[in-house]
Amino acid sequence: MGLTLCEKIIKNHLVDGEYAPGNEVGIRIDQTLTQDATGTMAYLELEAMDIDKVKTELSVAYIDHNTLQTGFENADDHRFIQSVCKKRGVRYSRPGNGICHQVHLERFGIPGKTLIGSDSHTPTGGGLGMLAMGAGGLDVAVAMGGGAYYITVPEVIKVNLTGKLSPYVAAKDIILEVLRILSVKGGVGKVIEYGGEGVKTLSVPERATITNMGAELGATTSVFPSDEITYEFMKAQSREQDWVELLPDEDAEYSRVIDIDLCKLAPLAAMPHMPDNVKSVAEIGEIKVDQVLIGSCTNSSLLDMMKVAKILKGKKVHPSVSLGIAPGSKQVLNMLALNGALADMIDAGARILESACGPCIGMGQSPCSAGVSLRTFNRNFEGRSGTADGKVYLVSPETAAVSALTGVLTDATKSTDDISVELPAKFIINDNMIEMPAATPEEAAEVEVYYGPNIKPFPKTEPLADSISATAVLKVADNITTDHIMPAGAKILPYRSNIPHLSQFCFRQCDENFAEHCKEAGSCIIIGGNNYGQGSSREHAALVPLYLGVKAVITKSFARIHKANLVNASILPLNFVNADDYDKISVGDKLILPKIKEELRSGADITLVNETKNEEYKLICDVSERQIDILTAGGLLDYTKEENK
Ligand code: MIC
Ligand code: SF4
Repeated sequence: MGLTLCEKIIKNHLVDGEYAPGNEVGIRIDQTLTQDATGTMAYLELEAMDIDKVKTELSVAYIDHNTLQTGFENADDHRFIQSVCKKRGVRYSRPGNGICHQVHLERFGIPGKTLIGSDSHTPTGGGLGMLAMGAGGLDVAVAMGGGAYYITVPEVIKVNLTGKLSPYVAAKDIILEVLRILSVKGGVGKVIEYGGEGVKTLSVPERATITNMGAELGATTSVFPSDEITYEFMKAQSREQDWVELLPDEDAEYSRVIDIDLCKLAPLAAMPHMPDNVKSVAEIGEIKVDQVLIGSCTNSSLLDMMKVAKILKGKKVHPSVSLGIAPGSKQVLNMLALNGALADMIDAGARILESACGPCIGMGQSPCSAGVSLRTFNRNFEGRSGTADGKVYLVSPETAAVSALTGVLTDATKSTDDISVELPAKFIINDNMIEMPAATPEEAAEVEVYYGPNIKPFPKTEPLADSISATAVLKVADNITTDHIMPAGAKILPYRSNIPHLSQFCFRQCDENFAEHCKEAGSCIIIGGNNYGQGSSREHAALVPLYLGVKAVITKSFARIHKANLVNASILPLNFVNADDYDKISVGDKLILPKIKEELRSGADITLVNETKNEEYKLICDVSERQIDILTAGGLLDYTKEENK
């Protein structure tokens, strides 16, 4: 039997375990990336591991999330990251250089290599044929230290593309269609591989839009083959020497094949408040639009921006719409400035935003009360925009730009203007906003790591106790996101290195007094439904509950990265054997795990006693032997220190 792309890359990097779907394997990581909102914690963890110099082929730290700088906190944290990078061998991408995934695709991604990043949209690199995955900050720190990254060998699904997109139908519509078919939990435990003749009609930036938003499927990652189109892109970035061809074997077998005929696709939109709540723009109808935002790591490439500029050229943004545009990188912005497209956008009435995450993570540009906001982003979770009753629709740049002119959600395929764009044969290459680390050990030794007053210590962990008594402090429904657990936005994001301060905002959307309830209970358990912890990779969604005394989270099922983050933080991720038991537990119930340590070790079902209701339930802890060791040791940091002794 032939090999899939995913299997080829994993097998090439295997350092621990055996390749068989469902098995946990350790793989060697060639490259890492961090961004600033998760990076402060990741570099604090790296510092705690006491590693002189990172051992990866390439590690890059990007500053792109926390660029609003409403107080000293962000700038201090940036200085902290910058100083660690200089000392420990990490390249530092300064604020203004662009969004991590866009810049990494342009300047660093290499087909066939492994990449993990402390951001859930790291799979963007799959557009170049990398195996690129989102991970918790601590996992990234371990990989920088030369440690393996552990994943469950995924099932591989093939999305077979045929035909060619019609004008005004975009790569974004392809991934929205996949989300419609598979849903936000359809990708858990899976890798999505794109193939078929239709692949040849898609450029690297288009492929990257698709792999980027594959994160919303809950998939481990998504990947495209590396072919002559990949070669052309890398050549245009003056990196053709790094190109390798990477194709799946012709007789590779997939667990499922999904066929999509690109000719038949129409413009789609994900309606509030989930990325899989997809309908066609025509079906939704011409709803009035208050705001349009174009950018984010999903849709901010030169290709996207040029199409938008062509649509806006010589026209005027509708008076009731605020149009914001954030080109994804310095390279993109620079090229738009030089070829005149930026002037076309400004002329039409667009507000040009910094090349950063910005409104995608609630850092400014919140819509008006109950406002309708069309965004080319990847997430429309309730409240993420910063306006609690804002209604965010996720659309392609084409749909966004055309709707910004008409003032209503518009099916752009009615337009007849030619907006076809050719990618340049050469991009402008200027890496002067990427700082290189110290060149020699002597130079590195002289660098002092800067700690601003916003940096507070990592929450304390303890080795696993024989038994646990706790109160059920919160019960939540299916598809709870890490934005529910640990919200972001302009008021909160500056405190990503200050867990005590962050704790007051934990689960605010579900229980305004969650932090107080935890403090009263002392020892806490959270009860959740299916796909608990989907969305962002932020390990703060585990570290803050840890700080608040959460010992275990019991759910029907977990999202991949969050489950790993819980284990790394020494919080037990437990599942009901009988899903109906979820209904039997109420907030306030006194719960006991009387033999947790022994049962975890022996692999037996885990007993949960509900003292309040006088009932007993069975749970499982579906983790690997290695993860049992991590949980027993009191988390990955302690475990790694022990291993390195
Ligand atoms: C996001 O899109 O939610 C983020 C902000 O990029 C997160 C990371 C974070 O919370 O810092 C992600 O996707 O992992
Ligand atoms: Fe930044 Fe938004 Fe992309 Fe997250 S999804 S990395 S916040 S642009």
